[in-house]
Amino acid sequence: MALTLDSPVSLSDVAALYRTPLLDLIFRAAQVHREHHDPSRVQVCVLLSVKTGGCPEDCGYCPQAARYHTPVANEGLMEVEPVLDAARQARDRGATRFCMGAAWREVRDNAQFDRVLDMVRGVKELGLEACCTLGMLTSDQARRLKDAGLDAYNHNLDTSEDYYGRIISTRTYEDRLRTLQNVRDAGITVCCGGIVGMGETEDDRIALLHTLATLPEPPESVPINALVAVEGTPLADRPKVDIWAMVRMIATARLLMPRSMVRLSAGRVAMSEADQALCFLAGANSIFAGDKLLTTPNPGVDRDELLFERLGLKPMMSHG
Ligand code: SAM
Ligand code: DTB
Ligand code: SF4
Repeated sequence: MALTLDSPVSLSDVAALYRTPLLDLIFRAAQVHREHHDPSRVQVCVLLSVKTGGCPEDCGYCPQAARYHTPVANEGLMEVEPVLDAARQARDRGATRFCMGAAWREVRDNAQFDRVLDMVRGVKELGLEACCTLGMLTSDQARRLKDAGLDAYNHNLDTSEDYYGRIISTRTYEDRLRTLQNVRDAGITVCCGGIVGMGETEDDRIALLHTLATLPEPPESVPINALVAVEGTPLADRPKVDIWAMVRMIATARLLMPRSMVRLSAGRVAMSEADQALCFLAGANSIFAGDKLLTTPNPGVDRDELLFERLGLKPMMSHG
């Protein structure tokens, strides 16, 4: 199938791409990747959980949901200064994007939100791209984040609309889409992707990719997470994610959204260097660095430096 950017892609087009013989799929994705990006550059992002645990939502994968008994200890919203110290450290280690996450169902208009706005202003003053993921947002809250200088907002669809209700019952797919639209309307770039390995079928992965690629505008940033199975969550016993499912997701995302940043996100601790190399070849061009994601382990900076050296990769200069 020849993809042109001006023709809306159908579900069967996405299925055909996703099911292309693996080596052909990787090869085509690598070609498209090279047409739109420098394949030797990978954007390094750093995550910080600015408010941890105690979340009222019931996302089946999440160790921060209050209702599951997980190893995560609750912590209230951080003060601005320690957040900016972490951002400065991230920048000094080569990161160009700093993402602040809060275990909230939604943002409320209160002093805590004002503090997050101060964090955003501070991160921008450090010359970093600023990203937040804070749960649902109204259009007014999105506008206030934009005014504070926020570049990107992460809000994942996680899986297909059909499978969504099996993973989360406390909000709907439509709620998610509404926040994404509020973010888009405020002029903030959209970071939206999903999780592989939650028991979804291939058709669910294909449907998620189709939804992402056919949003009114495709997300500028598409994080592909491998489930990090955490004890105490309903998905604790899920087997390790099949690397070929990750590679197919990344390659198909790259073909469908050639200009977007495709981020190899959670789950790298369980991947070999060879696994990760395949993901980069298939079009991933960003990682989260540092020994912690939000609450779960991530390969440390030393391991990633070795990985980059081995693969001839360099951290990307600022993208935004
Ligand atoms: N509470 C906000 C929300 O859910 O939108 C923001 C923080 S939430 C932790 C951000 C994203 O992290 C989720 O949408 C999900 O895609 C991802 N995530 C959470 N737990 C994960 C896990 N165990 N494995 C992989 N990805 C996970
Ligand atoms: C995304 O898609 N992956 C990142 C970021 N967006 C916020 C978060 C992954 C979290 C993994 C589980 C944890 O560490 O708590
Ligand atoms: Fe809460 Fe976000 Fe975790 Fe869901 S993913 S339980 S909304 S912190």
